[in-house]
Amino acid sequence: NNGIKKPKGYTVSYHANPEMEQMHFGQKHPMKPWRLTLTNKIVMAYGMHEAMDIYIPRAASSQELKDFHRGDYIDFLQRVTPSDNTWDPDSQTYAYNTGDDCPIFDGLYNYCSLYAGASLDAARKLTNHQSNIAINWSGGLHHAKKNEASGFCYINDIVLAILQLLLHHPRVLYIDIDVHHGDGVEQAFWSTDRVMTLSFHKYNRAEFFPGTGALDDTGPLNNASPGAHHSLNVPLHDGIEDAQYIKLFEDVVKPCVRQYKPTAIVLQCGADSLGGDRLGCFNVNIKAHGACVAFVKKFNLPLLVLGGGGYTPRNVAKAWAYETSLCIGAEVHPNLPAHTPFLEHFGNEKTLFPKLDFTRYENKNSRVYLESVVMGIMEQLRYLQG
Ligand code: ZLM
Ligand code: CA
Ligand code: ZN
Repeated sequence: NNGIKKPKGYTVSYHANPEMEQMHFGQKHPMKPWRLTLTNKIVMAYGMHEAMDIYIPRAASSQELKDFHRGDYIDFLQRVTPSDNTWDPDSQTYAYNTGDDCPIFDGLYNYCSLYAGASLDAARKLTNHQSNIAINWSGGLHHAKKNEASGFCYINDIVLAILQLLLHHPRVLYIDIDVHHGDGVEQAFWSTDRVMTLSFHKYNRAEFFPGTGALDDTGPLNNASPGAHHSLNVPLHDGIEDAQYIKLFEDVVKPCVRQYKPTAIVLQCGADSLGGDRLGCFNVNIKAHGACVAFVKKFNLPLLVLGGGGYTPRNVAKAWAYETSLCIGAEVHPNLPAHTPFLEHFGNEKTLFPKLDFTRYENKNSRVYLESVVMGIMEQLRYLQG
């Protein structure tokens, strides 16, 4: 291979069930599970699998899914078929918020239980001390609620994995760099101080999904609630660039770790925050996205690395493969190996670091604005000193 060796002194585990990759949300739906195939092909072409423990996790059981989700919702997902989805005239939607964003497709329940099973497996490898960094690119589906689907997400694998970590860890820090707000995870842990949630996202209440995640949404307003000041949000405008994003990420994450002292970290690496994403609106390159992963790794805490959004599949695959290499601490050649399968799908630039398309979104984030956001976060963290 390319001389990629197991990292010294720590173990990286990679949790991927290839059954996931065949699933289809429908022809024109932006979510393409096939991006996972592209990711795995690049990872393997570089020989990165030699440096990790590879697991093909079993699907989560319905009992495991019900540790967070309501029983009737799981029963519905297990039973429903594309032909019998029922319209609810009261809410003007299909049952449990399924519909255009969250369609009922063939194999839906299998898909859900597989990505959730992979996140649970990854979390358990961390708590067993069999792994120090556990990766599941099929997970990170942060919008799913206890009782309903939302934004392409049906089961909240992140909440399930964090619940698993909480059996062994007093404090878990959740960091979310998907371009969308991590509302489902925030909501699940809104009133506890055992999880701090921190989401970076495009914020526009009226125009950008899901419309939540303002700077001053920081937990229950009642200061007597343990959750007060433990939900942190970094609302951003269109077009944020590499240097700004990296500095912002470091300026916010470092004090969060210093003040909160997590014993484990969960990092959702949604790749729709990359420039040129079909749904996103940032101007972040793959190296800068990866710099966030590298920065979090340096805290040397048990780390669960998850996927999430990402709607320009060739860029998603490059970003997640590069981030896999950062987790194992391997230097990889920027050019994709010539024997990479599906090389024709990776655009004209056969490199991990293509120049992304930044012509669509002008940068609306001023230095002064970003400074005010960091100030706002620091203000919340001051409450934690107790
Ligand atoms: N309509 N087809 C991010 C989740 C974003 C809500 C506006 C549905 C789409 C989008 C679906 C083929 C994560 C909204 C959208 C059309 C109400 C969203 C199906 C195109 C299509 O062509 C499409 C028929 C579809 C959905 C665009 N939906 C773009 N943005 C968001 C959800 C998930 O990345 O954070 C984590 C995985 N939904 O804006 C509408 C308000 C439904
Ligand atoms: Ca986010
Ligand atoms: Zn997203």
